[in-house]
Amino acid sequence: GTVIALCGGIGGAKLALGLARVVPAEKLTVIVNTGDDFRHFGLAVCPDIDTVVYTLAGRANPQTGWGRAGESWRFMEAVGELGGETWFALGDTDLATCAVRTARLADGARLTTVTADIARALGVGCAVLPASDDAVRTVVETADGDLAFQTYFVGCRCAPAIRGLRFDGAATARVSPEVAAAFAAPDLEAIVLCPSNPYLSIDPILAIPGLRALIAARRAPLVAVSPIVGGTALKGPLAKLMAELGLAVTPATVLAHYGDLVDVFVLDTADADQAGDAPRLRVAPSVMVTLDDRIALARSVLAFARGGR
Ligand code: FO1
Ligand code: CA
Repeated sequence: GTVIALCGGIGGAKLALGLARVVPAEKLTVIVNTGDDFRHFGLAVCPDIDTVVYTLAGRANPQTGWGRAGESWRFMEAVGELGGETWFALGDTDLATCAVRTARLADGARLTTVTADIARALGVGCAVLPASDDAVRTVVETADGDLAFQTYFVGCRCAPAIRGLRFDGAATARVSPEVAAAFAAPDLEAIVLCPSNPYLSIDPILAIPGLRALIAARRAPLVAVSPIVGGTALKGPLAKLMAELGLAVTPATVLAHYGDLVDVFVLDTADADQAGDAPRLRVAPSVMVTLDDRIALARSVLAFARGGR
């Protein structure tokens, strides 16, 4: 049946790739966070969309997880020579993606359409959908004031302590026809929350009221994979963020955060001792190093959705 996956960038894209290897392309829809998006050099930069598209296309930079493989940096070198802003590294071919997207959006195309065209051009078979065509912008509230997401993440290297998060535009952002159609698929089999950052990558998607309502009214099980393994986060600022928000860095905190939206919660085998016999918990190897790891986790997630253990 049809599978919907929700994800952010690097961590979530790994499971999206695993799912893309076990679910037929026409049956897989990946809904991607747009809260990290911003304007840079006047261009529309969509880091999580591009990370997912490049990953599914087999074109992602394996060292960084973001940007493209085999990238060149002539643009950034020239920007630096001119005394321009070099804190955010836009490679030459990545720049092309942003330029094409910006031009199409300026001509009135929707982000969903532009993303589909870019994904198809790079050879991606499944649907990659922005969470909304309307702008949603993650704002990080810190002791140093409110920071745009990329200023916090790349500019400040996540150093400022987080007091809170908000998603400007989310409350009025609409669900696209393509997202609505995915949830209306008669053979919907599973909704997957990838092991992305719940607060920075999944919450900006769930903050869109119409999208949250579609999930709440789901006719298929929702399976979430814990991004916390062995008491910490595998990647990024999640563990630091949870500590700053006064939260215990455990899978249980993440499950409580998602609450009733989750039917099945997948813990890594390292956390099997935390499983107890709570009916929603399952255990599977969830640390994805190789492609085989991604495929194996995708198979486990789908088996759990079908009611297995
Ligand atoms: N992340 C960085 O840590 N440093 C960068 O210079 C950087 C550039 C960049 C350019 C294009 C793009 O699509 C992503 C980029 N990222 C960079 C990643 C970006 O900050 C994402 O928001 C992270 O993946 C956070 O999820
Ligand atoms: Ca992200």
